[in-house]
Amino acid sequence: MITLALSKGRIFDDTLPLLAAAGIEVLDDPEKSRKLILATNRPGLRVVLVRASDVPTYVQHGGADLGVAGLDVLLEHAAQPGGGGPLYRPLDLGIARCRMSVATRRDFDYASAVRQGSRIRVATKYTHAAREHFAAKGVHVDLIKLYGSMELAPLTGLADAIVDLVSTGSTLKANDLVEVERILDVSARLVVNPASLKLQREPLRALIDGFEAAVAARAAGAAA
Ligand code: PRT
Ligand code: MG
Repeated sequence: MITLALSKGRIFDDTLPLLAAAGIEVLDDPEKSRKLILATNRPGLRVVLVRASDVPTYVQHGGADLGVAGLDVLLEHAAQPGGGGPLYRPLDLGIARCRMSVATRRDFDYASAVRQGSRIRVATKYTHAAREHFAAKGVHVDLIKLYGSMELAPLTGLADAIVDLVSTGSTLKANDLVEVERILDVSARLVVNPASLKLQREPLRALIDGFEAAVAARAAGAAA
């Protein structure tokens, strides 16, 4: 049995068409059922639903053979204690696209705040990426770890800036914040447990090839 870890919401929704292109159908709808293990039309393949940030953990420790996770999640996971374990990353699926950016209040002078040797207070869920980003600029950063509603931090005076994901920009706009710097382009990646790849080589290879073909077909469709 092969176990594929997905998170509910945009990762699940955007992975479904790729699975469908490979002839794979998930037989339960996670929005309607409370099941955490979903059957597919392939008797040898099941889907498990986990938190987006838990996908790499499941795959690394063999709770799932493969999974789909955002680059943001993978980079933070790799920087955690114990997160450096092997995780084969064969494919950029090109789904759940967004960017990781710095945002501030409209009236905040970001250019002055990031002059070499200065100090800035940054609230984020992405402490590793944020630390690296500001360190590379030679800016001292006081990081404040948050788990959600990052937009609130500059509005309440908790922080000068946030590092968060942006796709349409409407969340920033609704909270009167401006994107002042882009850090990273983000998309979801397929990750595979290396031991699984050895033990179940044939079926896993076939599944990875199926994803690859679906991504290529979509790219060809988009170009046409
Ligand atoms: O919700 P939970 O805490 O379980 O986990 P999660 O929030 O990480 O999961 P989910 O499903 O929200 O996101 C899963 C993955 O989707 C992320 O890891 C990203 O790789 C990717 N992704 C793509 C996004 C976005 N686009 C996105 N826009 N993840 C989050 N957002 C949020 C962003 O944080 C901000 O709050 O959407 C808001 C901004 O969107 P716009 O369109 O208003 O700019
Ligand atoms: Mg979310």
